[in-house]
Amino acid sequence: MSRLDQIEHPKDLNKVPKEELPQLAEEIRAVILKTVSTLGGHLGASLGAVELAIALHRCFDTPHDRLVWDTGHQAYPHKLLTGRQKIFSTLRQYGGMSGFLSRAESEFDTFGAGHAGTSISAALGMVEAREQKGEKHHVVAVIGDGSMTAGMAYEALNHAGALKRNLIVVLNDNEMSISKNVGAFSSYLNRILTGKLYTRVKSETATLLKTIPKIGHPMLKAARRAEESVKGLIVPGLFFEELGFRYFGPFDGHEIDHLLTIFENVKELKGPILVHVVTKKGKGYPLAEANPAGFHGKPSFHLETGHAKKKSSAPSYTGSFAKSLIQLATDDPRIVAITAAMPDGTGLNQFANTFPNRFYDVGISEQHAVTMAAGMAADGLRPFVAIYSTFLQRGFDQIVHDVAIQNLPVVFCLDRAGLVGEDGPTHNGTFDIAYLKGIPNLILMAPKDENELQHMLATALHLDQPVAIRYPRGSAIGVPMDDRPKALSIGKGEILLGESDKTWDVAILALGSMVYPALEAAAQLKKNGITAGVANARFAKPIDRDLLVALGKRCEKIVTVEEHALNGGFGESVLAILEEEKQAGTRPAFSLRRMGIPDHFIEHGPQNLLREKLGLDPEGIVRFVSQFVENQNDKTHYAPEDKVTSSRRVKVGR
Ligand SMILES: Cc1ncc(C[n+]2csc(CCOP(=O)(O)OP(=O)(O)O)c2C)c(N)n1
Repeated sequence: MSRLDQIEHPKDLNKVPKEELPQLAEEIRAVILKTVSTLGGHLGASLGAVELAIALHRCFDTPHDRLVWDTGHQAYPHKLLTGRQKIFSTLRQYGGMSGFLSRAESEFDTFGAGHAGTSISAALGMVEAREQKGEKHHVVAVIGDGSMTAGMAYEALNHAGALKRNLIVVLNDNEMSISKNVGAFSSYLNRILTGKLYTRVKSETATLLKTIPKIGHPMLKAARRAEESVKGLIVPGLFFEELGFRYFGPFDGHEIDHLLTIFENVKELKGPILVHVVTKKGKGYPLAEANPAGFHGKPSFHLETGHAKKKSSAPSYTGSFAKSLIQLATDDPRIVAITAAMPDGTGLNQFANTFPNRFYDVGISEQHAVTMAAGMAADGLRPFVAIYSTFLQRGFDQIVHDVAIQNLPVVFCLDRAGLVGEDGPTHNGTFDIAYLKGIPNLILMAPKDENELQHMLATALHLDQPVAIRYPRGSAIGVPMDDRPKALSIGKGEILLGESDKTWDVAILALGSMVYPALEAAAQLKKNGITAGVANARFAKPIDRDLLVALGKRCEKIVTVEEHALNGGFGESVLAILEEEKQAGTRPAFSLRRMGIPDHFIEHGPQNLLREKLGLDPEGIVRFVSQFVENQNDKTHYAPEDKVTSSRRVKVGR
């Protein structure tokens, strides 16, 4: 039985002799490597946080003491130490364990996460809950240096410093976000690490640790003096000190022994404490240590070589976007590109290679990215802001207040719109139409394929107003590309299939990623004796009213299909228009059914499986449309039997 097998609950860590903890760390790394190389997942951050997770769970009485991890992609060691070894092999699988933190999954996941920068705020909330209820326990937030570029982390530090309650923040500094970390704060941390000080501290860590005072020490005064001397030594932590935190560090985050001493000591201290630990992303797996960005999140790969197991032949939407933007930018020097810490994920790393001076990585600060783009647009540039649909949720007010009210030509390129698959509900991009369609001045498009994506980018460039383009995660269609991108007519869709002089049984009006599945469905329906016209909506705002009239002339039934929440989605807008026209007596009498994502969060699992479960694949469309045509379907929208959710709590064995 391995050491890890004996850990059913973090309390079992106390049974492992201190000197054997490094071996336990190696066992944890081996399990993570085996699982992630088989199933895919977030590798580098978790490998870097193994010793930290061991030390925290050994020093603190979790879950009574609250341990709040930021983002959650580094939480695999935490999961393995908190009773989830047996389900670890189901990582990110449908019905299996989440790849992030989930309160529904375990009481040790004190706060759900997936988006960065939330841990200090959440922990501070727990601190106040503790005070309000008169309870006694520690609250510890762990945050990465990348996540410290998120504005809300500073909002939280600012507030925590003023409240002066007992709170421990552990800054896990590996000098990396997904890519190399950016910004002045990152340089500041870097100066702490590269200065003579860290070298000195490293060699003197043992001595230094002894000087961290313990409250309750008989010679409190002497301890205070010792603390001052520690502070004096650690002048670089002054930034945190000024915010009201007592700063300790930087410490080697892979030395479990030292970490244990540090945490045992600081947990006795009063007030807000910041412990700065230094870790290596990808620790223990040389390929990931050498290429931390490449091994941040990975699909399944060969352990020996690090190469992906499956290779896709079709280009990705991300890659096509980058290529097309570079093509446009070659001809138009006003174009600049902005990412919020996702140069690789958005494809903008390619843009950066071509136009290093026209590329901006602003860190995990989506709000700032939007307003900065607004400023650039106000002074004549054409900013293309590439942010995943889910992360742009952060920038809603900035889109309204800073971009749309001033009608500024900022182009939002929303990658990962729709279901993202294994990353689950925190990452699904299924709300962007809902949060964007109510904003005046803004145009919202979704391409059916990569060729249309390049035309939409060109269209956006020709417009003098805000535009958002949503496109899905994964492979594009693989269609031939037109030589030059061309501007499309605003608010005009197209009929792709259906003889114009005949009537149809039904029309399928599809948006973006659902157009090709709708075409496949129509081909199958034809074999089944049902004639279906198919239209590509192209625009989620404005809705093409003429297209609706054209469809209405050929059939009495319309089905809308979108990879977005039904509530607030494209189909809902179409429904509203039809209802208005019905009341005005101006439309032919046809009825509408909607397909999309029902009103619950969709859990993790393979993207195609989720689409299948939600009926958002050709077969699902065939089933739904057939029932509608045969008058067997009186539901207004598709509602799957299965809730497509896997949230269930893991019981820890004690
Ligand atoms: C709001 C938001 N924007 C972007 C991301 C994508 N993202 C996930 S992890 C990460 C880097 C986090 O860096 P850090 O906190 O230093 O953790 P590390 O991976 O280095 O341990 C980013 C940008 C996110 N999760 N949330």
